[in-house]
Amino acid sequence: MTIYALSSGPGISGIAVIRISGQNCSKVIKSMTVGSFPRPRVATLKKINKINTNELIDEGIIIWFPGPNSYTGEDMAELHVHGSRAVINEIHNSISKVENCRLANPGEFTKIAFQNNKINLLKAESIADLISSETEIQRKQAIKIMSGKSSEKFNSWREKLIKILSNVEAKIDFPDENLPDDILKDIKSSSKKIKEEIKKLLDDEKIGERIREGFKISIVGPTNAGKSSLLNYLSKRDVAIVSEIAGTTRDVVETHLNIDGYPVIVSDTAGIRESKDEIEKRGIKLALKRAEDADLNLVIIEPKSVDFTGFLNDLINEKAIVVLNKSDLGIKSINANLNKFNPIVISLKDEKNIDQLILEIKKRLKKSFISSEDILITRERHRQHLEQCVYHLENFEKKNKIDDFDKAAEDLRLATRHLGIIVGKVDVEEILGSIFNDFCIGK
Ligand SMILES: Nc1nc2c(ncn2[C@@H]2O[C@H](COP(=O)(O)OP(=O)(O)O)[C@@H](O)[C@H]2O)c(=O)[nH]1
Ligand SMILES: [Mg+2]
Repeated sequence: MTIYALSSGPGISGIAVIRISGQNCSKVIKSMTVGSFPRPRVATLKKINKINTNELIDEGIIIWFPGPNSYTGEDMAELHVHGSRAVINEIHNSISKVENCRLANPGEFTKIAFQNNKINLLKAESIADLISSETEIQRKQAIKIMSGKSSEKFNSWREKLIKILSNVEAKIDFPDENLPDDILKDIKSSSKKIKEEIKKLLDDEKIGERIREGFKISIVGPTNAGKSSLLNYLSKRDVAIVSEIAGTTRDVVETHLNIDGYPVIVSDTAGIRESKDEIEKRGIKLALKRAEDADLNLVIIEPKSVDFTGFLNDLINEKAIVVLNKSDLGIKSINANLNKFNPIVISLKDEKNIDQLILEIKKRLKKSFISSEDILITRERHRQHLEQCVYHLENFEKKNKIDDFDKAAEDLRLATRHLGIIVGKVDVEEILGSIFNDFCIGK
């Protein structure tokens, strides 16, 4: 099968790049151009015609990448044409008429690259991360993983486990032969060492995932405290409806921000109060769930609600900043209970003291993005397989103690398999779909 797709962004643009990959790639070029065939990897200006005619669609650059030295490993070509919808449609239309040519699925070029051993799964995922990166820290993380350091680490652990496994299997195959003591010791100490290293990596407070997905801040508190006003202020636009009518916000309203280069997702939530309204009640439930999942909660209250009890007490903990809004209305005194939490007193109406709040947010952000590690776990998928690997290594250790070698070997095999799945070294058909479906078409 030969696939094709627009690889540059959709919409009108100066230049658009259409990519083709597969056996019939050269046939496509031959039937849409005249004259000599482009030389490999040389940008060649060509008239691009409707299929098998001399009717010009556009003039553009063709680059021919014969396989296997291409991104996918197959024959590939790029057509750089003018980025108009009509030009792109007509080129797509012509390519579709060449036999065995069809539009690519999302991520299909990268999936073929993986299947042809051009890249491993970690690299494929980091390409997707790089494409969707919005901030500098996300770009840096994606590039770090693309450079292969994490893959090297996972592979080296896996190779060490395979070596241990071969020793354990030798013992099974030749039970009468006594394994030299130092090999037995070596098995124990090296599997333990790998387990400890993986555990250390897992104990990372999820920084890698936070960088990839964004730091989650939710704005919570009683109705009418100014939650939606704060979201609008932070995002510099009217994202949420602000109104004096209590209970206006029901759904969670989310916005992506870039604060000092850190990716942040801020959610405005329904004000929390006793309510009989079914929909409002559901909104309140969502609000509490968001607060639970957030990395940081901005608990916002107003002078009227300073005597808080119940749910507010639950929300105020080490991952919260307490904000007392509407200082323009006059705040007589802050009770001792509230003072304990060092509330930041602001007025959104008069735009007073908000910079102090932002400073505090930045401080928290910086703290949660500090990492000296070269290798970071960026996806739940990696975390789960690493946890499974540790689990099987622990089982291995237990059995190792009573010399139950047959079963111990199976634990070791499973541990190795989970490491292999992360980089894509074992049969991974079932996870491929979920990974590549996240890509855009054309990549
Ligand atoms: N006086 C005063 N009113 C404010 C301030 N911030 C918000 N408000 C008003 O308080 C009401 C509720 O605000 P809103 O942002 O919708 O609160 P939410 O229910 O917590 O989302 C609106 O009428 C706002 O204009 C403030 O700093 N001072
Ligand atoms: Mg609101």
